[in-house]
Amino acid sequence: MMSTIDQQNLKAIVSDRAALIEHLKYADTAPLLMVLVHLGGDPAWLDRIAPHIKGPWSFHDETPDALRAELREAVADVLADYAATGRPLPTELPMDLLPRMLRACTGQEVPPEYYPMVGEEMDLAGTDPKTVHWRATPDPTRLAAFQVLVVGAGFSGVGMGIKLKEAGIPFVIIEKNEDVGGTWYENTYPGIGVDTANHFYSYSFDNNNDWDHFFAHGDEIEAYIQRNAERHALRDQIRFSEEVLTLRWDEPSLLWHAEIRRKKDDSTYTMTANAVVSAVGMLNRPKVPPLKGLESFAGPKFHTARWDHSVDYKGKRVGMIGTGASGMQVGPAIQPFVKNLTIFQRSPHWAMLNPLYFENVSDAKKWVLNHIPFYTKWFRFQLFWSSSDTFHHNLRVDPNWPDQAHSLNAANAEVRKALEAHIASEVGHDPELIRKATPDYPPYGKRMLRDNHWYRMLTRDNVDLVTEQIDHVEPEGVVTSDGTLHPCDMLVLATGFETRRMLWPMQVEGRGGATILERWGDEDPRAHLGITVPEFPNFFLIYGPNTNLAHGGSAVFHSECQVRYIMQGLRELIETGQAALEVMPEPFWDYQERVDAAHRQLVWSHPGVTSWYKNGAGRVHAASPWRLVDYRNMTAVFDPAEYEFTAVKVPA
Ligand code: N01
Repeated sequence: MMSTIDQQNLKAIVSDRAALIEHLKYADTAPLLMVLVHLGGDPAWLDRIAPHIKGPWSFHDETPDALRAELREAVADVLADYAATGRPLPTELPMDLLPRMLRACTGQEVPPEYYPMVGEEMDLAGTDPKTVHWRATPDPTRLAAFQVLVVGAGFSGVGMGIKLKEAGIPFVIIEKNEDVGGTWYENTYPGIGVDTANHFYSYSFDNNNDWDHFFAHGDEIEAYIQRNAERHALRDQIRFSEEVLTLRWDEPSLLWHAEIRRKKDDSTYTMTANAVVSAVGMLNRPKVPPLKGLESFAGPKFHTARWDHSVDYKGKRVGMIGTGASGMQVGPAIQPFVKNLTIFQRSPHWAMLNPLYFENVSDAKKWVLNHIPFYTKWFRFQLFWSSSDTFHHNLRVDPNWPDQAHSLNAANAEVRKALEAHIASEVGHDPELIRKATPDYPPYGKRMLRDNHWYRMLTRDNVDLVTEQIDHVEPEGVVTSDGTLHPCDMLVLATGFETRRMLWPMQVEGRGGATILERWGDEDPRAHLGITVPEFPNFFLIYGPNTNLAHGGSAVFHSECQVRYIMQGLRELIETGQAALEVMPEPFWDYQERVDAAHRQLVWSHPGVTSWYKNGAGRVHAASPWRLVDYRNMTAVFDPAEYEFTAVKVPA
């Protein structure tokens, strides 16, 4: 039922029709069309407008102005009708019209297998369908005595805390930083931002209509996570500036024992927990390259994730090592201000242009997102679809494809052609630069980046792209293998993170006494669904092995899948009164085989690619091989049959 506030809101919106029509000029056609058909129920509008929507992004919209004007009038009519009659707004998706609506909204076919996921993501009723509800009222004594330890208060840890709190499960979050935000707290380098459209890169239960950018800057995302921590009153349960050093499963008590260091005085204390959720992420521990002589460098040097803002880069000769997502954002942000930027590139990345990358969200657009019923939901769906599974088929190897070194299949080759054309259009006058900036390997082999004027920046007079490999570092600069000294006043290490040693430096000791890094062999992390590990009872990972989304999607989406799964596991324990659950070896290994088999067909295993998705043996340990819909379906229901349960020990 529509609430009184909604009804008042609607009445206010329609009370000034001219103003409403004016505001609607700033609405995108596809989501506005969805609002109209959903609320008005007239499918004829789909036939009229669908042919003009050529794809899922707003810039694919070719609807003529006159038709858009008609659409606005029709939306105003429908809203006025709801306001006048007081009819409740329908909070169900119209299933009979849905296939046609989704096709019109995205300009693409949305197969029925996506409908449950679409319904969940859109959550028209605002009931958060991913919430795990108790099946039976839990024993209050058992519930009160249960304790979950969450490690990390980034996007995932805060999301986990919100769901634990809603369920009434006691928990503590240990956070090594002074505030929440995780990677968005730590990474403050110039140019920091997200390259997933952030109306989608956000919690599904908290659509933010007030993002200032379509691709938000770092501080905006940090503020969003902090707002969620406050809105859900999590701060009291977060212990800031404390770091989990060790976690040890104690078999006699069936509890985790955590040794925790207080950063303020280096003292340590121990706490116990029934279950532990690691929300430390994969991209948290900076990787400092073992370059000969690095320590001898005379000027300031720091990793992108530890940007030293006391160092003024203006007018300096800056050396930057690394051209991944971080380096690609730093370069164009500092280039106009530095004397010289020398970029040391080991291998180039592919980068795609998105016209919305540089755009602000206007106040008028924010008004539409905030006021037109369900517009924000359809807008989010459109972004969700545009950056989700649509590319996955491009990443599968066609065994009959002749040019395996450079592309995988016909569609992948088309993408390559478009990316090459883009590079040429940006640096066209310089064939040598094109050669240096163009990867040999197929598109998507490494993370696909957004071109934030990177290529244009490479053409600037004060930029050198050095592809000769680094030999060593001297006090005055970096020496490449051809013997050239590249003088630098400061060095930026855009060299990525310790993704192979997941969870490092935390020591996690499981049931058999072995640590998780011993089990994983230092660079081969594995977990069932990326979440649970045999011999590590009641231990859950968010953003664990093989869960990094490399084809598209949003890390928050995956994190919410994992939180739902973990909440179901905890529910199983608490409701049944069992003390521990542990994934059995058979489903664990079966899953590993499925992951590896899937990866053998996909771009991330390509022999011509080195990336942080792959370990030294060539096994892809970080990237997920699955489409979003596959992973959502695998994790939507926790299957107790895959787990061994241990009963609570009754004292003799
Ligand atoms: O790290 P990276 P990152 N000598 O590992 C090079 C997320 N993220 O921090 O490619 C010389 O991708 C290395 O070379 P190569 C996102 O998921 C997102 O940039 O291995 N060079 C590479 O160029 C991303 O994928 C956003 O040949 C060395 C670079 O350093 C992930 O974080 C923004 C070297 C490392 O690139 C990691 O990105 C930022 C050595 N010894 C990050 N060692 C957005 O959403 C490494 N390199 C926008």
